Amino acid sequence: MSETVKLTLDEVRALSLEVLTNSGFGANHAAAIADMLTTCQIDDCQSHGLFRLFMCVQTMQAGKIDGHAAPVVTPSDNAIVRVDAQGGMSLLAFQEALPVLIEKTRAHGIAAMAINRCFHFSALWPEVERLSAAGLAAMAMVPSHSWVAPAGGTRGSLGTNPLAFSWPRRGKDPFTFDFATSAFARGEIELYHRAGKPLPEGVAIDRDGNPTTDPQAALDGAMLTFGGYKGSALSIMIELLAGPLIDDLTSLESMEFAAGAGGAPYHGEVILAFDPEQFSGGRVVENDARAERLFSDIIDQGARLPSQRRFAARARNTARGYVEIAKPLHDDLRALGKQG
Ligand code: NDP
Ligand code: PYC
Repeated sequence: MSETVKLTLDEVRALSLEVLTNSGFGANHAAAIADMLTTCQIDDCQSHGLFRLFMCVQTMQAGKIDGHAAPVVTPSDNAIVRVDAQGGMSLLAFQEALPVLIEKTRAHGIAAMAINRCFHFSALWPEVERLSAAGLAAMAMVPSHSWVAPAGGTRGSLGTNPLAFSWPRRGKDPFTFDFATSAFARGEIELYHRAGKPLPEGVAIDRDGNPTTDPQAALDGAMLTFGGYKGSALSIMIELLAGPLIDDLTSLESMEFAAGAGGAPYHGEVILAFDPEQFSGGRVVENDARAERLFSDIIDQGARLPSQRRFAARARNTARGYVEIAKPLHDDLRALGKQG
């Protein structure tokens, strides 16, 4: 980052709330979104921190989201928690259904939350880490818009489709990963575009299907999956599990729904939770020790666990009480906050 601005956590939250309420989000949604952005910014997740305020405002300006939607959790006797976001942003729906998911996971050993009819802009790790903080292992996945070409293809069919996983560890930060199944998240390409930097090779193709490192050509063309056909297959799995399985839209359908309007994609989300107590037949302590042996074996050879950069940023930013963001981003967000 070139020139930066220091913001306290209260300032990050206040700036978020100002932009969100001025653009038309009701108090509950604005608070849930501001919490998510602050959580991401503390961990130096730049692509899904304050930068995502632009996407939130564009979503409101596109006119399809309900900024005051009240999510509805449907009661059930089985291990599925269904929550209808009623055309609002996903975060309030997740928040309201989370206690039911935890309760059902403890009762059944495994349970799933299906969020329907939500706009979705956010990182998934804060959600799976709410579950690992409750002693459960968890996975989350969502489609997005069809910006990503399948392996061997030339045009967008798939979303950037993130997959997140978190595993609870006693007295330690959890083992968590969270990544787009595209080589780069869309937000990352947008940040390269803002910074005027070329992309690495292998991230995108232009409108004519030729490899490109130009962020604008990538945004106009198609993104590529990570790991070739392997990432492509994972991405298709996410389309299916968080789309047709739960009676919600694929990334292709989300793109059609938007009909050219900007902002966050509109679709569903799936979160799966596992109770180690029930799965390991009461042998959690012994099995946790075996998991720890694996983590040590990875770290001992100089490799790092995913999320270590994030946890280090969290510790540093929490101790010093501020985060740093690029000055041009701060200038643009303050201007956005002033718009009615
Ligand atoms: P990154 O490529 O930045 O990171 C992916 C994961 O890999 C992180 O857990 C990261 O940990 C870890 N990692 C990175 N480098 C290493 C390494 N050398 N060794 C071990 N682990 C490593 O993620 P993306 O850019 O793909 O995604 C960023 C965010 O965008 C995610 O939070 C995702 O949920 C979000 N997103 C949301 C979408 C939506 O539709 N809502 C769509 C697409 C993405 P660390 O953070 O510590 O570096
Ligand atoms: O970064 O790919 C992305 C993304 C899509 C929706 C929200 N973030």
